[in-house]
Amino acid sequence: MHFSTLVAATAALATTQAELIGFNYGSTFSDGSAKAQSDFEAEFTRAQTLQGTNGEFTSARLYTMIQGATTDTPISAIPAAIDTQTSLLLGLWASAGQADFTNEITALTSAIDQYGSDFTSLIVGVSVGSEDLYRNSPTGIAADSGAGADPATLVDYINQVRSAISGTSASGASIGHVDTWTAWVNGTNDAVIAAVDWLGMDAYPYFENTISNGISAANSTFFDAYDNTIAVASGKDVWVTETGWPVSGPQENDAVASVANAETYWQTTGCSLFGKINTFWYILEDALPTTPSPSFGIIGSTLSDAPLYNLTCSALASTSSAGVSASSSSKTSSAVSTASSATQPASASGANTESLSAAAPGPETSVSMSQTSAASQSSTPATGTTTSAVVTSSVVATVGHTYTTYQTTLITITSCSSVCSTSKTSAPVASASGNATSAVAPTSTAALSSASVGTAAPSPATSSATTAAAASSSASVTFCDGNLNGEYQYPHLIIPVNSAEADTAYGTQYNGTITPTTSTIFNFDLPASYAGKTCSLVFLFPEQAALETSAFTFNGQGGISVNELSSPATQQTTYDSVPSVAVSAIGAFESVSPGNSYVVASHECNAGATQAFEFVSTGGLELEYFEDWNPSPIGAFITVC
Ligand SMILES: *[C@@H]1O[C@H](CO)[C@@H](O)[C@H](O)[C@H]1NC(C)=O
Ligand SMILES: *[C@@H]1O[C@H](CO)[C@@H](O)[C@H](O)[C@H]1NC(C)=O
Ligand SMILES: *[C@@H]1O[C@H](CO)[C@@H](O)[C@H](O)[C@H]1NC(C)=O
Ligand SMILES: *[C@@H]1O[C@H](CO)[C@@H](O)[C@H](O)[C@H]1NC(C)=O
Ligand SMILES: CC(=O)N[C@H]1CO[C@H](CO)[C@@H](O)[C@@H]1O
Repeated sequence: MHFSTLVAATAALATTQAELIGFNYGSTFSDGSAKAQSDFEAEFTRAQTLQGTNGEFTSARLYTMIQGATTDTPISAIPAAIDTQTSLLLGLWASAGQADFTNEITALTSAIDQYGSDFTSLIVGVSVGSEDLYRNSPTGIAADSGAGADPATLVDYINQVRSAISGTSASGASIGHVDTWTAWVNGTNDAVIAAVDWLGMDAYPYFENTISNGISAANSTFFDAYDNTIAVASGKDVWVTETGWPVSGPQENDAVASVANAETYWQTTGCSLFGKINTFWYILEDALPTTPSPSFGIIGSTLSDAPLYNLTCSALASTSSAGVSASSSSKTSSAVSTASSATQPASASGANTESLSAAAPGPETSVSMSQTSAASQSSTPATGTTTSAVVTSSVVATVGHTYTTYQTTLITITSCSSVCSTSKTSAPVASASGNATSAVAPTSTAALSSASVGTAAPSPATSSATTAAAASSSASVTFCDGNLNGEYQYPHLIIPVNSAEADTAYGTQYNGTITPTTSTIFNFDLPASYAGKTCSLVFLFPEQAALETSAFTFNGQGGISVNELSSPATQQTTYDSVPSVAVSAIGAFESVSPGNSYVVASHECNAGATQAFEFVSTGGLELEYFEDWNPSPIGAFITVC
């Protein structure tokens, strides 16, 4: 056994000399639950045995070194990679501040100590960060894409990683950084290019919705991005760290998400890359247990199922000269004509933009590249499509600074319809009083400066938490913003219940109270007009200093667990008469701390209904706060997109 591992390791090392072919692997499933070693093993094995391939998909790109729901335990993808001889492009999450980056480094060095050369011989590269510069760019900020990092910080982190691995068996690992091609061509980021050994480029023609981006243009759009990155790379290698085309999801300008187009993109761009340029495709599977929108997975929600399309590269794929789908099957030509006749749903509002990759200078534009991209970025308004870092157990949001706790991260792509960025509700009451009517509109943009993105409920049961409507939907799990910059609902009743005074009805309160004896139930009334939209239950917990009109007391320990109740609370509800639990722990956070916002659960809005959620203390948490939408908002809200 030991022997065969060694032999296999040698073989893997040999593969690393050739161009890498692999997939991106998030650390969580689409419901936010952490992948275990066996899950990574199943995925890595599946990648190596995909019908239509010759077992070339032997490499895995990771986004974080940290196992889900832990502080700094090495990710269990490592032993899975050792067992399946999968080579690893490691990733350290770099947008959450020094303390969290230190945890990433700790996980890396612990893994080196724990697994030794079985692990380090599989390392083909280490990426310090992922799309951090993109998230810091105007486009990324407009897209509410979450906290990023500036070039100087990344250079510092790169040096930290170099010094952490020096003198270990991983000391030879090449260090890179992954970002969108638009970030690479931004001259302000040149220091990062100087600091890395290679550049990882993410580019998605599908999202380049400010140009003609139908499937027939996709291959040339992709290679324009690649060539533009090469042009600024100072001779360093450019790896393709993310690309792909969705099998389902919204149309982006001319780009139609469909299985046929995903196959065409694979045949043209994928087959032009595989074996020639290090490539990490997005993505093997993103649909377990629920299908995101858009969904890029080449496998649906059951890993053992056959791929959704034919993965065999046709002979024509690499020889055809134009970025057209002449090379692929007859299925795709109809997809192409669909795409080219498509209309532009987003253009009317002017609110949708690209995300990962801002507009590429199309082949028809012959302006110098950097000018073009700068112009197209700055002229791009707010966004409906974001690249988001999804975190399993705690997240994001920050008020003026970037203190965040990333337990585990993965890159997912969520796409909100235009309402996400355009509508501002006028509802909430300044005092969030029990059942008052609305008054002032929120002071919109001043509120949370960065914030972002979501976490899924750890329980795979979220879909049952929803409504009748969910059953008929095609289960698109989108995470609405963890801030109140878009449309949202505040609770209309806030009812504490106390096990120490089990028959006392406290009636509705201004304060949320969550202690070992007292839980608080929040009723939300969701308008019928929310039908078909996504609702995210969020818990916003800013730092005290960020509060203007509110306050909290917190004992600094523990977490919260949230139950969905089968019926709303009333003014008469007591501990003894709490409605039964419909879904236990639809979301839970082992530890919460000020400076974060938490997306507890996300699913299709239960439009027209009143929904009640009970927030329960875990781990000794004692928290009391004044529920308030004023800057910075604090408490339980439902954000809508
Ligand atoms: C260029 O990069 C800098 C530093 O990351 C960033 O602040 C700036 O907004 C970027 N500009 C554009 C147009 O993306
Ligand atoms: C895609 O574009 C690249 C770069 O121009 C080219 O080499 C390749 O042949 C194209 N692939 C197809 C299938 O057209
Ligand atoms: C998949 O595509 C290859 C190359 O075009 C072709 O030879 C093969 O017959 C196809 N397989 C199926 C099952 O359609
Ligand atoms: C609400 O909570 C705040 C913060 O803990 C506290 O200062 C205030 O006294 C509470 N209000 C009531 C009515 O209990
Ligand atoms: C004006 C208002 O918001 N009224 C709400 C008070 O709370 C009850 C129960 O949650 C709702 O039914 C009302 O619409």
